[in-house]
Amino acid sequence: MNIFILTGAGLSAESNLGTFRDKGDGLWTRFDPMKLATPGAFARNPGEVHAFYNMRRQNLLAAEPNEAHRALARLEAGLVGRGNFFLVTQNIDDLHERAGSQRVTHMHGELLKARCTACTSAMPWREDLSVNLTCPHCGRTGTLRPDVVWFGEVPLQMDAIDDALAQSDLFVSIGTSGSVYPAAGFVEQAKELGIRAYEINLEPSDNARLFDEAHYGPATQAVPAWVEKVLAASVRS
Ligand code: BV8
Repeated sequence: MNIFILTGAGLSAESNLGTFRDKGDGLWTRFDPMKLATPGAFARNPGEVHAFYNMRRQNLLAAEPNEAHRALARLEAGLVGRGNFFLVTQNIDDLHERAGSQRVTHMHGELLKARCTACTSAMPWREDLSVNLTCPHCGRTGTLRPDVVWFGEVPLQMDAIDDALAQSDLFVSIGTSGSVYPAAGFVEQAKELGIRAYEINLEPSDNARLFDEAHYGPATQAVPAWVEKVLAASVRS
């Protein structure tokens, strides 16, 4: 069984990282990601964009993976030698890795990395970023940015993602609204290839109609339940 899993902000919601569309808590009422997660916003007002990501980085360092992240790590371990397992996330957090996932494809980059816009070096980064910092590689000041993919920028590892999707027997989308492309288009690609598609989300996503099967509920309940079913079936087969 070759499983392709796409995760989104809903997977980390119960780790208190907030999603892009819930307006419940303060973080997302003060900052509009659609306006801030763009190269233009960074060029116009780098201080505001740095503040947005500094707050999210500090939230992430205080957050813990949840039962959904841990269940996906168990699934990866349990399927070793039983087919391909490909996990791609739209999330820029490291909660999959901290939960024990070994291979995670971050198509939108990583919040705990910085990149120099002058020498293009990327480096682990856990402190606040600002325009006053000097790149440790090239020595220029004011050139460091979060190593993430903004709207209008090209997502990462697209060839590897397309190859893995083409080889999969099951496409599973977890905790994503299906509103941002090209990730939101993966389910259409799967259906065109005759691949079964399963959605696990709090509520139907924008492209819910494209899924063969769905389970709605909080990820910390729905994902472990699904993983236990898949692992039990893989032992029998
Ligand atoms: C691209 C990183 C070309 C940064 C992100 C005009 C100009 C330029 C581009 C475009 C344009 N018009 C359209 C586009 C394309 C654009 C796009 O899609 N725009 C949208 C707004 C229409 N896309 C791009 O620009 C992309 N680049 O197109 O380049 C290209 C294309 C193909 C191949 C090569 C090149 C780049 C997009 C990446 C942007 N960066 N993140 C950061 O994080 O700050 S996107 C960001 O928003 C996230 O990473 C994520 O992808 C997206 C939010 O989506 P979700 O993860 O789904 O989160 P959301 O809040 O929406 O939903 C959460 C879900 O969880 C909900 O359904 C909810 O019900 C559920 N949930 C909540 N709680 C729980 C839960 N589920 C379970 N349990 C719970 N407890």
